[in-house]
Amino acid sequence: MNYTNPIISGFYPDPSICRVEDDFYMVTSTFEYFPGVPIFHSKDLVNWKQIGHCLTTKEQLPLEKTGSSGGVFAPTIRYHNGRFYMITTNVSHKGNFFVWAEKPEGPWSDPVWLNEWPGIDPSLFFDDDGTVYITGTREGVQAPHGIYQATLDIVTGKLLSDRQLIWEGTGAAEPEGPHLYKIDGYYYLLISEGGTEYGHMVVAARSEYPFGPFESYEDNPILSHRSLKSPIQGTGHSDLIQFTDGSWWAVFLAYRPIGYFPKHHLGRETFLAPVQWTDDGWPIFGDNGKVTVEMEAPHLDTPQSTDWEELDDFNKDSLGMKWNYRRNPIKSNYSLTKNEGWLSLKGAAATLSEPESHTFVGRRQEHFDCAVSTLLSFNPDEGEEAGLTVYANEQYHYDVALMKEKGQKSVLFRKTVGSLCLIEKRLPYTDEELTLKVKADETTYTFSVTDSSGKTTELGIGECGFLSKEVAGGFTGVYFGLYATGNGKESTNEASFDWFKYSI
Ligand code: 6LW
Repeated sequence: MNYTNPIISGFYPDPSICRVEDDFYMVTSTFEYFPGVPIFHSKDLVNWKQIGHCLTTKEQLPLEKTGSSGGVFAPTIRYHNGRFYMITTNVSHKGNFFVWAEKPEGPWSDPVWLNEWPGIDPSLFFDDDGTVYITGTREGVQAPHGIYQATLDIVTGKLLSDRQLIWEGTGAAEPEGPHLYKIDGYYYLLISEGGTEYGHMVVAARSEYPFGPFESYEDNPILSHRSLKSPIQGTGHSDLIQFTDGSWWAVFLAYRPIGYFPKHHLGRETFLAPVQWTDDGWPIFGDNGKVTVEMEAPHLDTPQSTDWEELDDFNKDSLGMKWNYRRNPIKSNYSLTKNEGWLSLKGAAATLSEPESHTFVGRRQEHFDCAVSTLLSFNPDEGEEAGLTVYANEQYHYDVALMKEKGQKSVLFRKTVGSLCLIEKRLPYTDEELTLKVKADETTYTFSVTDSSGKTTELGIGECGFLSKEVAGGFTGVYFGLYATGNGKESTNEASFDWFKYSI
């Protein structure tokens, strides 16, 4: 049966995967978003369900004043002796650490900080003799190029050997995202090179010994779409897995740029490819290192489903797992009980354009063509604002909001593109409640508002390209967020959202 890539759409980069009998678990990176490192479960590598997050407390995930695309970089998940381990880097607070859990849905432990291990993209390998290897990138940009490794005490996090440079890579930029595997008596080292850009690739090396010397595969890369005319670009940062039928597969990141001058605004997504082995035992992803949107999975007996929950009516006592905050949330600014059945937000002093714990809760845009809407009830005081934002980062976002300024209550449509910030439309309003709506297609967001008489007014459009990685920069993707701000002072009035609809 065929499946469609990406297997997880939207901003879900740097995937890592592990297997426990016939269950598969996968994690991705989350940067400044909270909670961090979502964990997914699957039985067939194609249909994935989120079952939790690995980092749900401030102790596990300190993100104060974390810049956009700071925070949590690439994670690795592994299972050993009844425990799951998730190791990653908080580049804004104390660096590398791991957490562990007996159950994948959690609770996950407090962090074991790895103070002796610098660099990013840490990975773990549990050898048959019980030795634990930690593998990762160089420290900063001064250290010699390449992949480093040591043995680790998995209880204390202490290094049990020196940190050694084990492979320089094939000479391309940014050797990173390493994983060590033991397959058919060889230690395989798969890494990414080229950086998470259009030149991204996966390359392989192997050795009879865990610390090498590593022999580079003569026909590297084993995956790359560099200078390839394909809707899929930037393929790299992978993790290998053997399915229950013995076949091999790889999850990896890639993105889907749009337009003649291509730009990708959904962020880096999670893809899946079959892995073949050459006669002399080297892994090849897809069709000779190339992958396609439609691919075949002989073992697949359940059609690929995107069980889509369209309406979120905020009638539960907690928000669904898809909802994320930017940085550590000020808990008192969010309530699902103050106004029963509504999500109430209280504006912090910080605006959406300030790298603070602004009052924002959002979810990823997971489809090019979709529409989101929400019913907002808000009676602001002077300077208070609340609404719906299409958000890349502090410098790149489009907002439709209700606000009171100079005693006048109005609906506004604001565009922030770099240092440009323009309120393109401002409409006076008197209604208590208004429905805010954004319709998205591959290139454009269309913003509108519907009043309680049902009259809809289009407010304007925003180009998707300005929220893309190519323009806005960063490692994340677009979020649809509900927000409130006091524009420099804490709000006194709550903004209440009755429901949020995400239609595809
Ligand atoms: C990730 C690293 C990378 O840790 O980007 O470009 C970092 N490659 O592998 C963030 O995704």
